[in-house]
Amino acid sequence: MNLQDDPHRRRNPLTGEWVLVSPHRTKRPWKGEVEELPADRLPAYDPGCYLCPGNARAGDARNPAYEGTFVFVNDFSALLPEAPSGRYERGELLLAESERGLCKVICFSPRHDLTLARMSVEEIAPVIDTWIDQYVEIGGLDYVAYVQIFENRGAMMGNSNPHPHCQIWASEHVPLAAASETERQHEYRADRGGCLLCDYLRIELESAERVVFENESFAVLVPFWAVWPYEVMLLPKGHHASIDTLSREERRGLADAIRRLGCRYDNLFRTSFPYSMGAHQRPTDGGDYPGWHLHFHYYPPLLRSATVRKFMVGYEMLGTPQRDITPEGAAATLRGLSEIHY
Ligand code: H2U
Ligand code: ZN
Repeated sequence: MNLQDDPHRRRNPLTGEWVLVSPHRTKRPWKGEVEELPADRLPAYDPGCYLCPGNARAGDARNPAYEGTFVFVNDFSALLPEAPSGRYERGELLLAESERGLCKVICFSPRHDLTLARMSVEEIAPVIDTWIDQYVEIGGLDYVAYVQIFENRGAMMGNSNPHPHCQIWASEHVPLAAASETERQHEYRADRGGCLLCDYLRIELESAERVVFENESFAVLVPFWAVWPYEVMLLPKGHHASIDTLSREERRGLADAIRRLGCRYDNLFRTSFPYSMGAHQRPTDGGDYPGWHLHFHYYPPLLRSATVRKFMVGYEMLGTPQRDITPEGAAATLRGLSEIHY
């Protein structure tokens, strides 16, 4: 079997799920034209934006005239600290549990027109410091088992506000994706005594086939089992279970990796590249998680141009996710792009 020619499936060791790869459908490398979208020229300050400094938000809330990052409790939180606790059960089949939690919004910058891809390492560094502060603070709450930090970028991802920001949803239970990764990493460590992602990273850095780029402390690669065409994983080279144990140099390395990846992404289709990204790390329920290795997933929907996206429909909803472009092909494309923003 040739991984670049023949249909096959690949296993995600972090979740145990499989992806179907059909490289024979893209035998002819795509050299298509990149359609130019009108540049979305945004003002540095938008009086109608609920995230810009000094502006009104829902209800009576008003943002301060903030100058760096700005954190507030989501006015439409999906999870609430004071949710009544309880359990609903009908036999073995119907089960519901109360879920307490906390939702916050973090503005990366007072500038309405910036994105992580257009911010400097010096501007991204305080965003990372804020993630760390929030992870420690929220993770320290007795009812919070998991702190999910994520950024939903672009209208295609359902985000209607371009102001650079991310969200935190913290919950009483470890959510599905993190729970699955917790279990797999724990099993791997119990079976072999090592860290799943440390071992995986060693293989990737050796072969370099799927590596997009690396710096001293972080590697950016297209995982062997990637589902989205240009899906990427960002991993610290050192073994860290969570973001708060990164050294100053490693935090800088993370800021550098985020900036460079963002630039390459934007340059791919000459558009402000949409994606959902987020950190996966150790739960904060007080357990011991020596097998956990911090990482960031980037899941971008675009397939062929600024407007042509991959749909997760049909066989993917009823069978298993599928891709045509191989992860190795996607990594080669991303490797060939400039780190200077178009
Ligand atoms: P997204 O665009 O990534 O969804 O983030 C915007 C968040 O901001 C969204 O979760 C919140 C929404 O609930 N929000 C407020 O907290 N206050 C507002 O006045 C408007 C939007
Ligand atoms: Zn704004």
